[in-house]
Amino acid sequence: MTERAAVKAALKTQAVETPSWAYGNSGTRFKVFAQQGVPRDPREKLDDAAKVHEFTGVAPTVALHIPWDKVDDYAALARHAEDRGLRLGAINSNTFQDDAYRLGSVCHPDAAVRRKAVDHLLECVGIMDATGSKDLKLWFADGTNYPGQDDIRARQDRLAEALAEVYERLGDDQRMLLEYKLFEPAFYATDVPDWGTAYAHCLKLGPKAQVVVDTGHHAPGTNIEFIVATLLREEKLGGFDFNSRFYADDDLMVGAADPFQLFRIMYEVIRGGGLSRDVAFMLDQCHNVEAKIPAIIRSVMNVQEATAKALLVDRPALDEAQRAGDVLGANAVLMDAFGTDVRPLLREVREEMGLDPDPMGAYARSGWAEKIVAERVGGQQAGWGA
Ligand code: RM4
Ligand code: MN
Repeated sequence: MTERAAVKAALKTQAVETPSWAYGNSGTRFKVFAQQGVPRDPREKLDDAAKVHEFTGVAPTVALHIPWDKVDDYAALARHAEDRGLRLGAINSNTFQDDAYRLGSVCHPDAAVRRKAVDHLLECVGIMDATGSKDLKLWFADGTNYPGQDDIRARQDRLAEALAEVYERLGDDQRMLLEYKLFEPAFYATDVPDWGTAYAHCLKLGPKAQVVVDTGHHAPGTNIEFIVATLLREEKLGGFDFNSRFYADDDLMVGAADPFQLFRIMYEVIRGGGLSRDVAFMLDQCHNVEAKIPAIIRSVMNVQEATAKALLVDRPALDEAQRAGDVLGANAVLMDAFGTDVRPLLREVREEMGLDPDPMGAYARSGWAEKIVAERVGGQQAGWGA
């Protein structure tokens, strides 16, 4: 295989998972601007996700969020997905929207609240059994707002205990993906604030527990690619929640704020063998002012572009320059790849996959946006309310 053919082959097999909640209404704490045509239920979210997959060819799975995507029959929902060429992906738990969780969920000082939270996580594993999902994705809003509010160390013990119970419940081919986030909604001490804390818990739990890196969950200036390289080296990188940010957890389209960072991350993924390993490339975004489906298509394309550039890095030349201590030469090899216009290559990839080379244009021409605006009238639009 020529190098170009190998790059194209890798791009064809990459899969990006889209989040069900990105198809629904979302906003900031100031205002949610509802959009016409937004799905009213999980099935309609899947119908929209199927369009993203139809026009990109690389978005075959959809992550669910429970209870936002609660249905009576999960096997039937999985079939609805299958009929549209999709599969259900990670099951995301939600222990941050119940009144009981004011002081935390699995880290709450009251054992009864912790029980409620763990039961919800176990319910999510049950849903995975029904949908065939492999990953349970855990993000905890737990934390404290004031020094002394609760015992930092005791909260870690409670977290460990809860995670261990859920870990035991996992099937052989199921994983637990633990996400960290520096701050928000807790402003003093978050209970899983960083990759080190998540890693320590996952290491203790065992091989089915892995860390998930949400690119919006770090302090400004954090070298995320270093974290990615380290977790891959330790075989603890379970996946990504991709999005981009200018300030905090902005949840903007991935690659919009800093395509260079996305490229650096993808380079470390490839360098660490992450493309061929079980790393889940998920999006976790909110489209507050822009049209949702095309924004998700654009995000998938941005991941592909960063991946293509990272695949084009001349590894032997980079290695040689690094060994020779050629600082500028090594940097130039990386920047050459980043500076490559990969859009023609991706157009070729899409044509070879039997797709329109221009996913954004093809979606716009498809009439789907007009169809859902006309048909999805009445009912309750999906959002974060559940
Ligand atoms: C959180 C976190 C989770 C996602 C929710 C919607 O900030 O990133 O991954 O489930 O948002
Ligand atoms: Mn996330």
